Amino acid sequence: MNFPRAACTGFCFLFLLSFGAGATDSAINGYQPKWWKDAVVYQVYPRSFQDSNGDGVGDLKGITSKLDYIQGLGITVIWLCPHYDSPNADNGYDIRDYRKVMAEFGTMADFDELLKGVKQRHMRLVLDLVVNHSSDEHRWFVESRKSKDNPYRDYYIWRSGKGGQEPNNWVSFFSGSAWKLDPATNQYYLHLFAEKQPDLNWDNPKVRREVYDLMKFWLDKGVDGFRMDVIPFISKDPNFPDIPSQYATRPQYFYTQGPRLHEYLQEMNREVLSKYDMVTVGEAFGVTLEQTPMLVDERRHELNMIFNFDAVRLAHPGRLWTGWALPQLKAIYSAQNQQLDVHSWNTVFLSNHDNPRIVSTFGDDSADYRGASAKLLATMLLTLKGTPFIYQGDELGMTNYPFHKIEEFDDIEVKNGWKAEVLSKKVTAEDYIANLRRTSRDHSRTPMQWDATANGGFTTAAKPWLAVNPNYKEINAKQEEGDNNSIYHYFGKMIAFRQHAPALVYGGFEDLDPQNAKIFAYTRTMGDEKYLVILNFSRDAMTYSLPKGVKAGKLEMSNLGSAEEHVSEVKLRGWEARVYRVEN
Ligand code: TEU
Ligand code: CA
Repeated sequence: MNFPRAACTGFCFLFLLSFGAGATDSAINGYQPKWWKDAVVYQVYPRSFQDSNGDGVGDLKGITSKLDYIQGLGITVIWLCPHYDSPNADNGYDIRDYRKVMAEFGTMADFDELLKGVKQRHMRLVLDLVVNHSSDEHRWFVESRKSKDNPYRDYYIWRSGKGGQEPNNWVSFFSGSAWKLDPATNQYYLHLFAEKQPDLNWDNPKVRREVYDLMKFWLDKGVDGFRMDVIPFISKDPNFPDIPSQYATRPQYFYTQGPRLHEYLQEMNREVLSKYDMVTVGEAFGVTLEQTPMLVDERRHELNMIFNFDAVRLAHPGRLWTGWALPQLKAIYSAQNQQLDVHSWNTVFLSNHDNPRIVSTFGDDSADYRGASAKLLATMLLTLKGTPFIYQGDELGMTNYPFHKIEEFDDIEVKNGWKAEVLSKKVTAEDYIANLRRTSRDHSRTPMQWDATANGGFTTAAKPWLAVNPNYKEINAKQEEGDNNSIYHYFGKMIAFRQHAPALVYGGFEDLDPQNAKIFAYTRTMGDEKYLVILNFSRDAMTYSLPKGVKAGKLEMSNLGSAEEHVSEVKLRGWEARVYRVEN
């Protein structure tokens, strides 16, 4: 019984007391069952999904036209990246009006149509909530910067300089100081991201009220939740101490330590979240695993789940590509499994709009192994413990873009970094670009590849806002939809399999062989329902003896076709992935 809690008053309350509580509270393997725990989420980056009017920019109508495609995969929840009015200094993560749709993306009527289409297909829609900062063009900031006594002054964070310098050593994620001197009042404002993204002052109760109101505005339209952009940064230490040296290269772990974060999230929960049947997922860049239960333990009434960045940033924890090794990745999943008990819930993802393509980073995007490795990663994402998030295009095995020169990039992070590092001669242009070929956010932002026509069918414009990957003739949705053996169909089958296998959602996780550098073998167990997942993260064929006396029974899923059953030793091909029933 899933009543929208906001609508549940009076009679409904009594009804819940008498019948509802027992029925909804029956735990599965200790967990409270929730629709967002069973969900498979698909992330849409509207700018790059589908252009409906030939201006080279994806839009809401474009997304609506592809809802059948998304539903066809078995997706139950769509996370829409920011669709709000924005001057696009950071592709919509700089919001000018929280209640308006970005003109390039369409109108509010288009949004309503999209939401309706999602609901008609029994899916849910989660919006991006970007409230650590707004655009400098938001009317609050336009007012705020006018004078020290403007009523909106305290909506943002203003400080006087120190001896002609910035108030402290805080740095922006997009290069340089996090403080910008504003000539009108000769004070600095704080911006942890771009200069055009001033940080909101959450210590001001009026700001918090505004945020809760805008959340309700969208929830009352019927959206099903929020992904919350850099939410752990909202509380700032009012003394604004310098970043201690141990955090110099990873300031995100310092910015998440604001003293009132949990107070604000609990207030938000009281004022808004608890009143709706909705989901929240916090983007917790800079939150350690140890801090995670503070945000997601259901008894604390803060968020439902967060994105932990340990896995997705394993190969580039800072700006630079470091590479990665399988035992490190496995250790992250084991640690998460140990740290989070039945009161907390996890997410599983290895890509998003801020990171390179999953198959290029964690798989093998060579012609011979792209298909197998993309399917292996699908197998993993959909059998690990936590709600899986699939980023658009990953279901097609889309790859990193072959960037060669700075002019090919769009991202403000790249452009600011170019000035700060290359033009200032700290890094050579070659090194800078070579690193971006592995790490750039723009890899995932190139347009969706729908078919083999010009620009991959993304747009009828001659030039999309960001170039389509030149491999669109081989890698595209149309081709994959017509090929039963495609990555797309494999994702669909894996999703369907997960959705009929409660042990993959609520079951226990055990890594059978943590040190193995090529094989990831684990079980997911709930009562008699036991699955064994075997993933070969290498090109090497090998014979693998199952550890701990585990026996592979019936083969449920495999990325390379039929395979031996009822065995304790398997012969694996390069990048082979299998899911077995465990045989006792
Ligand atoms: O990103 C948060 C964040 O801090 C990083 O993931 C960041 O994008 C980058 O990797 C820093 O090196 C969120 C959004 O997802 C991102 O698109 C926005 O640019 C950012 O917040 C600001 O809103
Ligand atoms: Ca368009």
